[in-house]
Amino acid sequence: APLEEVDLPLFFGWFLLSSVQEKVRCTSMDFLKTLDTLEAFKKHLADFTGKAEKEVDLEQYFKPKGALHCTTKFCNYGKAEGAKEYAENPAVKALYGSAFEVSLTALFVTPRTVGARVSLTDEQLQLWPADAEQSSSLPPGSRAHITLGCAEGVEPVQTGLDLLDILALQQDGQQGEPAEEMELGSLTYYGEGRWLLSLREPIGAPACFSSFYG
Ligand code: 2AM
Repeated sequence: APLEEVDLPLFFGWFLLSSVQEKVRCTSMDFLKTLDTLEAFKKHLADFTGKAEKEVDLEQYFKPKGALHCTTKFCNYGKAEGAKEYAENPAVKALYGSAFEVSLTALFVTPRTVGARVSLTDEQLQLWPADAEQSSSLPPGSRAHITLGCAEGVEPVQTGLDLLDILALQQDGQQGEPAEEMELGSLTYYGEGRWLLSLREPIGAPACFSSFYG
């Protein structure tokens, strides 16, 4: 095929260096292990199992989804809306292949996904597509996250939607139910199996801005 017909990638994003991937995975596993044992979590277990008595092993419940990354633009090889425009954005071209540090500021769990919220700097926001937050009135970058795992049969695209859902509740003034002070930070329950742990110390993760073809 002529060069101009070469497909765009599946997605662009920040790819965590392998050493920090391990650290983030360990932190997330420790969090799930602890969450599982909390009385507050057990009280709402039916959100996950459909039955109050049943037990759930969260470490088994969520399946890993490959190399840890924060998607900026899902291009679907050029088929996604705005894919070409994104790839041609001067900031995307200039910063392609550069090193960044992404800041993980919260962990969240729902019956569908577990993820880490990423708080973007102004420079990183240059690489954030305008349509990512969809029809929500949340500020640009709100959806930025790393998928840490998905329940059986759930696709990773769900993680960002789960995060937007929790942030929309916060924006509506729903404070959630403070559940526990954990070593990592404060845990809040937002109903329907939605848990958010605000990290006391954000995790700074070295990452490369690049793309994935698959
Ligand atoms: P994720 O960013 O939540 O992990 C390949 O499927 C990658 O692109 C995954 O990382 C996935 O989710 C993300 N992705 C898939 N479909 C998407 C969509 N429609 N919008 C945004 N991101 C998507």
